[in-house]
Amino acid sequence: MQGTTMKSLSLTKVSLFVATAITASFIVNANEKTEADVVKAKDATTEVAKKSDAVAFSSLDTNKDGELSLSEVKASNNKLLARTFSEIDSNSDNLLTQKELESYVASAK
Ligand SMILES: [Ca+2]
Ligand SMILES: [Ca+2]
Repeated sequence: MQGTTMKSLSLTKVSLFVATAITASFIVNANEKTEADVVKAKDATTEVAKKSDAVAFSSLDTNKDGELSLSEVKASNNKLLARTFSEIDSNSDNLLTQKELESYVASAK
């Protein structure tokens, strides 16, 4: 159970990065519902996050070089991602790869 919770928490973080708007709508909905519905909403958010992850990454990657530069992140208006950019950029090359994003999310517990 603990593991499941942690997994869904870190996946929620993925969704914060890549699907802020979608996640926000689920959280708003969740607040108006019962606890069982909240769990369902979280599962749905996780599903959306999984599906939107690759899509969102490539949609932020405007020059399609497979990495996100700070200007690409800023252009996306994803403030959370912009703020955590240097934390996610583990090799400090000022570019975020999908792998860096994934390992940041995996380590953020
Ligand atoms: Ca790029
Ligand atoms: Ca990097």
